This record gives sequence, C-alpha cells and structure tokens, in this order.
Amino acid sequence: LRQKGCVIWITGLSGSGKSTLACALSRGLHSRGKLTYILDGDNVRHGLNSDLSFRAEDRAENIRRIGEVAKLFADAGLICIASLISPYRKDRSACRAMLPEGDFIEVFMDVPLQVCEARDPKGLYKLARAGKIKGFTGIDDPYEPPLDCEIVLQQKGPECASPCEMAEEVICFLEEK
Ligand code: GGZ
Repeated sequence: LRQKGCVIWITGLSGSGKSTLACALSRGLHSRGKLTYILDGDNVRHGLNSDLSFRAEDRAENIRRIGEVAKLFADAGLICIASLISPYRKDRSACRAMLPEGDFIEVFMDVPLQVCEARDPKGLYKLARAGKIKGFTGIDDPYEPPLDCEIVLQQKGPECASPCEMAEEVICFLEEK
C-alpha cells in the first residue's frame, strides 16, 4: 500500500524553530507509520548546495534545488519536510508551482525577530549586528512573511506551544485533508 507524498515547507527566520519543528513532525509522523524525509537548509548547504552563498540569486537557487528534490521525494510517496528560511515569496511560490494543487503545505513559523535574536542559538545575530555577517535575514536582508500559507504557528505570548504541540497541529491539518 503506497502512501501519498506531499511537501511540508517550513519557512521563517533563523532561530524561529524550523529545524526543531521538522524533527518533531517527523517523529510524530513516523509514530503513525508514515515515511518522511527532512531537507534542512542548513544541512543541505553543507553538501548538495555547498556552492551557494546567501546572495539573493543564490538563495533563490538553494530554494529551487530543495524544491526539486522535495518534489522527487513526494513523487516517491514520502512526506518531505523542507525547513529553510526561504525569505522571498516568489521563490516559495515557484516551489509550490512545481507540485500538484494541495501537495505543498506551507507552514510559517511566526516568531518575532526580537525573540529569535534573544535565542540566538549559534550567535549569528550577534555577528550580524556587529557587521561581521553581511546580508543576514531580518537584520540587513529582508524576510517576506507568507500572505496565504496553509498553517501559521505563532510564538508570541508567554504560553507558546511546544514543538510537539505544533507538530500535532500540522498532523491534524494533514489528517483532515
Ligand atoms: C540567513 C544565514 C546567513 C545569512 C548563515 N542569512 O539558523 P541557522 O543559521 O542554523 O540557519 C540559517 C541558515 C540559513 O540557510 P537557509 O538555506 O535556510 O537560507 S535560505 O533559505 O535563505 O537560502 C543560519 C545560517 O544559514 N546563515 N548566513 N546571511 N541565515
């Protein structure tokens, strides 16, 4: 029995929790007997996309390649979870257009810049503020939030959802479809 593939595309700022959600989501889906594969921007940039910088054209190419690979996984019947900043709307919509209607589920990690910057897990915001990294998303490079994505996960108030709870919300969406 073949499961139907799709792409879950997680977009948001650095430090917004994309990779954490991707892992929680993958675990939740595995426990329901689903096959998944995670394509994480930061990881893919070490291999397949190691030739790409963070200039706008290179970000576009990073996103295009990950979109194409995600489509291959979805064609093979897997639930492919792509987690990358993917800051520009036009690049995300180009990936959406690669897939049949309904097979691209865009999830926006709606976390304010101040929260991401306070977390700063890798110290990159600090470097960006000091001018040691140029063109850092949210600091001196734009992030265009989705206007019409399938799921928005907010982490604004003090009672924000855990990664597991957010993963369950995404899984509920998939089950309803
Ligand atoms: C944004 C950068 C940059 C710049 C290095 N801008 O939080 P991280 O560290 O682990 O994840 C970020 C990762 C972003 O790669 P993506 O492939 O997701 O980006 S994009 O979709 O825009 O192509 C961050 C690190 O790389 N990083 N320099 N200038 N993030």
